[in-house]
Amino acid sequence: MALLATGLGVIPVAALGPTMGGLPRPDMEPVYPPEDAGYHSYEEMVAEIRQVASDHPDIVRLSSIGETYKGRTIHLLRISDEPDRDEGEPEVLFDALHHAREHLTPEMALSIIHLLTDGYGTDPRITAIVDSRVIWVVPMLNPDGLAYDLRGDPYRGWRKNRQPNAAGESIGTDLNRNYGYRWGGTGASADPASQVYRGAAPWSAPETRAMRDFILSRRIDGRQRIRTLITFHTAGELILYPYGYTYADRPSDMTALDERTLRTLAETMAASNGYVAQQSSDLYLTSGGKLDWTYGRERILGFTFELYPSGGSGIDRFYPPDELIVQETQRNHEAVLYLLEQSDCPYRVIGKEAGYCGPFFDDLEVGRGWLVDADGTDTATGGTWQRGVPEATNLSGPKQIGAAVSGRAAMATGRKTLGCASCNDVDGGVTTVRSPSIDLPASQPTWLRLRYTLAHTDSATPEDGFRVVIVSEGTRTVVFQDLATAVDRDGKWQRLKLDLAPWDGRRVQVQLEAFDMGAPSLVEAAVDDVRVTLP
Ligand code: NO5
Ligand code: ZN
Ligand code: CA
Repeated sequence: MALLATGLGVIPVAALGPTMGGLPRPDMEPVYPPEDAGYHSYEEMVAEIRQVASDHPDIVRLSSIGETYKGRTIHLLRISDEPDRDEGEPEVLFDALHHAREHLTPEMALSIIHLLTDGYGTDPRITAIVDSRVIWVVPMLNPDGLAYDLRGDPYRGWRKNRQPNAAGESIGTDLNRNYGYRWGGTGASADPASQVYRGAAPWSAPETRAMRDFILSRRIDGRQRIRTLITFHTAGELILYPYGYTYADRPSDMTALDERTLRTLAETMAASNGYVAQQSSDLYLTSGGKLDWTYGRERILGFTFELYPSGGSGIDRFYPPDELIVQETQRNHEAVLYLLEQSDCPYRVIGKEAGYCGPFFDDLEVGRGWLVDADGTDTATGGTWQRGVPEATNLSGPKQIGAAVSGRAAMATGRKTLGCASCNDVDGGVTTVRSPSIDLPASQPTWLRLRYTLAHTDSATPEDGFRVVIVSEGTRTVVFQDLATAVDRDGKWQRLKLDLAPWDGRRVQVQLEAFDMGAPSLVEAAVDDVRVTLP
């Protein structure tokens, strides 16, 4: 890059505005001082990713997730073998620079970009990864903060964004306290002067909104395509996994399966780079952090990497000399490749591939595109299917069970009690809920597995009950039916395993039906952990 010597230090010519006649204007993009020229300013980063995109048009697309408070573009790279086509591949997100002073983190993002693009077509491992994944990279979420940091002498130790708060108050929101999951709890500050200011409201920062909207845009057919992510920070040489908001290892908003998988992935990555793996809150409590929202709402298995150095205190730990960039970014390459490789089936790392990585798995903890009354023909007047945390009811024994099989949520008929055991059960007909589409392989037989409960009082009749239906190419086939009899039956989770062989190679949807026909009686049903598995 051409350099221009001025009274303000050496400035890359590319950084100068077009109308400035060679003189720097006060609002131009600042650059690193010569001794740290190995680091990338915002404009240098942009130039670099443009170069990568033009060098690798077969696998790289450049776009943006939006703009910062000051109007800078927040750039986004997509790396994949078919960069313009949606092949339904597992997706992985890497982002950097939530915090302005964490200078090593955009270098980490650029290092990943080079690793994947330079290795494509030459390194078989990297080629296989790029061919089978969609990799997203946001190299600088907070370039406004970086620009401000670089205007110090030499730096300012700035952390937040540069969005003004109420008149007379300090500037900036901590972007890693502004995400909308349990925002406002312990581990963030309501004081605009604080380094960990949470913002006036969840998503009050344009940068977090842009990140949120991008991630939500990857929900396709109700299902989140992004399976795993790493958000890069400094420092501490740590790999952190959710949650940050609580010390509990497995609160009710995390399943046992995910807890084991997160911990195992973190420990395996840590073994490769010499970092320490721990739950995020073991460092300190945070609320409104990125990992909590991406796991809590979207079930993305995410990690915060706190890069070099491991120790030290004071502001210098954010500013390692540029001689260390290569060593401290390459150090994480194995962890990054490993996470990319496991992202088609993260449960493989705890030996659960067969049970949980088939054509479909829904623990029903978050919305994944099920549709109530898909055909508009349901007749039930109450107690229709709802996904969520079921409330326990009791009428001569438990009827709606208050506990899910996995986590805390399930699909239940009228999940709230509305005040009494018979206030929100199925009434007046049938209620249906239909899954998103599931593509069954032609080559292997598959099984539909789920847990269900059906409860009723002794006034029930065989006109009441629970059914599982396969919907395919407009045809509806009942594959399981549990009809009531005139006895009192308490709620109890039961296992179901159904042969899907007749639909090999077809696209199907699973429909759950609960019904109370004829004389009204108390009928409650619920379903959890719907899976389609391979042998
Ligand atoms: C992070 C993690 C605890 C997520 C944060 O030092 S850092 O600010 N990079 N640590 O507090 O957001
Ligand atoms: Zn940070
Ligand atoms: Ca569940």
